[in-house]
Amino acid sequence: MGDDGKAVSSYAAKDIQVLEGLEAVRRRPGMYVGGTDVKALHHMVYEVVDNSIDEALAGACKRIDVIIHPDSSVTVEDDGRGIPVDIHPEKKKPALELVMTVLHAGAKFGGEGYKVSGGLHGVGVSAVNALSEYCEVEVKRDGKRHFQRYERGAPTSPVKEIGMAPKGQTGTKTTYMYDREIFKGEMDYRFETLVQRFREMAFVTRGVTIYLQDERDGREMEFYFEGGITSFVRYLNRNRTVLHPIVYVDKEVDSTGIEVALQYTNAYAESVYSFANTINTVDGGTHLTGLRAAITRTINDYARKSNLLKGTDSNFSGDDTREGLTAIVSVKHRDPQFESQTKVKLMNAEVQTQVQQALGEEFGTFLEENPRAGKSIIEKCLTSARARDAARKARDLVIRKSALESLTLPGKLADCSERDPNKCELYIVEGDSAGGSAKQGRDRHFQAILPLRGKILNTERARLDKILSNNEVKALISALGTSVGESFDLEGLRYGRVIIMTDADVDGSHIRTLLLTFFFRYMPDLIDEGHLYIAQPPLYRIGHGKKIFYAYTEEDRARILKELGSARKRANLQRYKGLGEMNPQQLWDTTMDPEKRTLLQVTIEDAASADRTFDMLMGAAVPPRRRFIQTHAHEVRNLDI
Ligand code: 0RA
Repeated sequence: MGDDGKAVSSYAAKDIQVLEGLEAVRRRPGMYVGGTDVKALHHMVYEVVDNSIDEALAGACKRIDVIIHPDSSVTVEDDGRGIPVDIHPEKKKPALELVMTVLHAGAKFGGEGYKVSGGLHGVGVSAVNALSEYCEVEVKRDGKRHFQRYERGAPTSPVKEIGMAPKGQTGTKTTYMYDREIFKGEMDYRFETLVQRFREMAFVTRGVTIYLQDERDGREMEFYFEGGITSFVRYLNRNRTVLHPIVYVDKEVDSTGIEVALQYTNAYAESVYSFANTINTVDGGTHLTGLRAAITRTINDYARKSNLLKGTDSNFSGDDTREGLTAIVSVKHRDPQFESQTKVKLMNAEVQTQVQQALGEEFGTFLEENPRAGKSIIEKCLTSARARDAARKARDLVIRKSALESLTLPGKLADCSERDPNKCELYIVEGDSAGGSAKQGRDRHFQAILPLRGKILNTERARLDKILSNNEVKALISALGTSVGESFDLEGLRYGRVIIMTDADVDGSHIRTLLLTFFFRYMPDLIDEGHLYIAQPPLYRIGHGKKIFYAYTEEDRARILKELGSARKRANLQRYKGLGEMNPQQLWDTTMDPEKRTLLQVTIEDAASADRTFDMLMGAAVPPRRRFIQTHAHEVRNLDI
């Protein structure tokens, strides 16, 4: 700083500008960290860590330590090059101070290393500084340690040398306490949330170690993945049956870094994640579109060339090629364009072609060189295509019918008189005799009964796509009024509660698994919205004189008998093997009367696990099937899925 008045005043003017910049952040935190809630609080940590990740991406940093202190202050330390501390020729201030106090300043000092990681809004660490009660930065660089402290963004002193750095050591250590004037109300960091984010970051930044320590309760976690996104795919598929080794592509096209790892499993779900400059782009974007296009095209080309599409001249749809797919696409771009501040979607148009090209070539080669993998993948796609086709046919059939006769309800359905779906219940009952009891026992005002006969129920070896063309299932779809598969529409649902009522034996458990699998694959929204239930009929009837007790579990039975004390010897114990053994009144009293019954609400996790069980029951491998039935036969009345 010069000692003439002019230089001093212009220096002061710059300070005012800086303070105004930081004040803007404090006035509108939403624009910079996405709000003032607990989510934004976490974004502050990510913003700081992102700067260290940039160093790792530049090949200059191997380790990042994140510590949550007992008072909820946070330290992030890396072994990167350290934020430069030399004086900026125009601003006449140390680069460190500018990085910490001027919005967007960080990137300008990067030289040839460009900022690749994203940060939430790419505003840089100065926004975090502005929103902190205090912040302290220590830089090890050029053999020395440099330090500066800030309060609500403003330096409390100049950058100072505070000693020597151990030989050869460089890095940056930032400690900050979020400002409770900004982040009001009870809030704190969630270890699991941070873990999730840092795990992802470590996956997509190969070679970096991220260590997280929570001094509030002593928990700690360290992430390092030698294989990068290959490790990510292996991690996602850890509980699934994989069909081939992981395909990995790492290419640079027109200075865009492109990495893809993919692997098919025998699962139903698609697990595909996209990252742009280490940000999880939850809304996808051009890199994801490129990935999908490459996969669909490559598989269709390969299937045709190797005559695996026997006879058909139609191609696999995109959906057909994504069932059971686990994939990560991670791109590093010099100038990523995102759709908006909050929605994370990559918009750079050229990236689509770049990804499509890079993956298309490599995946094509992989299939050529690994015919066994190629065959498994094509078989998986064929299965998906068949199931989709069956769903479409079943749906068309239902639609055609209802177009003819405004609404055709199946003959077997004993409908209720109430018309408000929210008040209506549909009992799906196995077998005619139980169906008869249920029809007589129900409250016909709001309870409808649909008996399903043995046919559907002969599930051995039946494929789910065949099940859709089964008359019993068509009746079920018509009764529900929602259509099925891609054209499923919850608006049409005629019953607020759909209740599966099956026998407490092996067959009953089988049918329940089948129905749950059907709902999971073709009507998941019905489950998600909480409309699906499982009835809980009693296991035992215990008669004692004029009194009758019902036991719903083995524990119930033991308790009731114990309570009867010495009288238990005269008690009459009847085990219900099927619903048909109950008369209509008993069925109402124990299982259907809303005042007394218990219903299990089915969660999507229940249904997903039924789906896995279904695969096991229906799959070709006999030994696992037998083992399942044997081990579960004695506990069938639970949700043994
Ligand atoms: C600007 C330029 C250089 C590094 C950094 C900033 C840097 C920033 C942060 C923030 C947290 N950790 C960081 N580590 C480095 C490059 C300096 C050089 O070329 O030596």
